[in-house]
Formats: sequence, structure tokens, C-alpha cells
Amino acid sequence: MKINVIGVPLNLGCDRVGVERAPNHLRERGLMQIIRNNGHRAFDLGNLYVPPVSEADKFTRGKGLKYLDAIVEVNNNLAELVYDTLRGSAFPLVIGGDHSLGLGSASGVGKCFDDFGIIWLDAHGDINTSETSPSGNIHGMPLSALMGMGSEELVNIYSPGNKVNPQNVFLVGTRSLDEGESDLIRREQLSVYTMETIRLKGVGFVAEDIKRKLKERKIRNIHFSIDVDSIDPRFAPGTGTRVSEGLMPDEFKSFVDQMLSTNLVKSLDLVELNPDLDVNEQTSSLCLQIIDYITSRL
Ligand code: HAR
Ligand code: MN
Ligand code: MN
Ligand code: MN
Repeated sequence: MKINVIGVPLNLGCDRVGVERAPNHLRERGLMQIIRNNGHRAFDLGNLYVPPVSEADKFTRGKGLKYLDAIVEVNNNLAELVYDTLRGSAFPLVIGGDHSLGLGSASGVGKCFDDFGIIWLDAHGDINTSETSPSGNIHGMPLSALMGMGSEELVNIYSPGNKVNPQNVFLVGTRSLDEGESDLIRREQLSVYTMETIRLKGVGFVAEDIKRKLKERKIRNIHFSIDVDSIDPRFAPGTGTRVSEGLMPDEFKSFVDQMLSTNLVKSLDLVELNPDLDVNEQTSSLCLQIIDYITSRL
């Protein structure tokens, strides 16, 4: 398969330095060779340009949406690159950077496949709006905007309006939700598989349930957005918003494996690795293992 690696050195969505270094950090540790060793034609499309910002740019569009203009610009470019990659029959592997990039990658996928679904593997919901966000950090908002909720600048990234049907969105590994996020989940009746559910029923059950819903809803294409903070911080400490009681690495792999075995996954994000916060390169090594594992199954 042809795989296009797209680096997104974005930290404006989490408002914390370090995460922007992840794409180059992984390249320097053999990222491209790992993909090629799995038999793929891999192309490194480099890093997207992130405009320089000053502290004064942080609140120019209101307190609830930090660095909005720069984040919109990066995501417009990312969406186009993901769309072009899919049109060229290649697989976009998007390496973050913070999770606000999910806005761009999923929007690019949505232009190519109108019936697509999103699997959001994450400790967090990332479905705040500017009104419900406690932080104003846009990496906590991409999923709501993709479903057409929240500020119109985020909703209208790349193309006007919502990108995905809430029925086609699956949150997995969730264990940290803000009040407004829980309200939205209830209101939209979203499919959420919390860590509590996973502990009760197992990842195997969750994967099967998602596969059943994919069939039921005739979803033919999936964008898989993976936040490394879904993994328990004992195994993945190098990330900005650690939440305990996460997935064990083998549970993570088993879930990823089951999703890839559907053959419906058409693009993938790996986000929120922060090399500055890592301990003995544990998290970056794990990310490379994950990429090896994923690309061995594509
Ligand atoms: N829910 C919190 C907020 O909106 C923190 C969520 C963001 N953290 C992430 N995203 N790493 O998955 O600010
Ligand atoms: Mn196409
Ligand atoms: Mn996230
Ligand atoms: Mn997260």
C-alpha cells in the first residue's frame, strides 16, 4: 500500500510546548523505515506549516477559543492534504501534534467518503464547544465541531457545515469528561465505550459491538483517530493530559487490531505524544511499536 506520512507540529490546540516535536522525534527514530519494512511504499510529506503566534494572539477570538485563526489555517491545509492522499489511493498517516488536528484530517476524509465513521480512541471526549470548555483549548473540541456543534469557524473548516453524522461516531477508552461533554453525549445519544465499560465487558466485547453497529449503519469507511493518552500513563507517560486507569498496551493493540481487520479504516491520526514529558523514551518507543503494529496490518 502507498502510505503518506503527514506531520502536524501543532501545539496551539493544547497550549503547551513539546507535542509539536513529536513528528520529527519519531522520524529521527526510524518512523519511515518501520513503515517500509512492513512492505509499504511510504512517502514523507513533511510537516505542515504552523504560523507563528504571539501570546497576544491567544485570545483574539474570545477567551473560549485559543489561537483560533492559526488552528483553522493549519486544519484547512491538513484537510486538503488528506483528501488528495485518499484521491491518490494512498493511506494518510497523520502524526501530531495535538488533537485539534482531528478537525482537518476527518474533514479531508469526509470530502472523499460521505458515509464515513469516526473511531476516537482517547481518555477524553474532545467534544467540548467554546461554551462548555473549561480551558479554551481547541484540542478538547474537535469532535463536536465535526458533528456541526460549537463555533462556526471550527464547524466550517474546509467545507461549510457538519462533516459526520453523530450516529457514526464511536468514542472508546473515555474516562475524563467535562459536564458539557456528558450533556452532549446524552443529547446526541453517542456511542461511548468508557473505561468502566471496558473493565466490565472487555475490549473484545467493545470491538464486536462497534463492528455490529458499523454493519447496521452501513458504514463503509472509517477515520481512526488515536490519542496516546488512551493508554494507561504507566505505559505512556509522555503526553500532556494524563488520566489514570487507561488501556493496557495489549488491550490497546487488540482493539486496534480488531478495527483494522474490518478493512474499513482509510486514514489514521496518532496524536498527543509529548517527548518533553516522556520518561526514558517509553512513550515514543511505544508509538513506534504502535506504528509498526498498525502498518503491519494495513
Ligand atoms: N476536557 C478538557 C478540555 O476540554 C481536556 C481535554 C483535552 N485533552 C486531550 N484531548 N488530550 O484528548 O480542556
Ligand atoms: Mn476517493
Ligand atoms: Mn484527544
Ligand atoms: Mn486525550
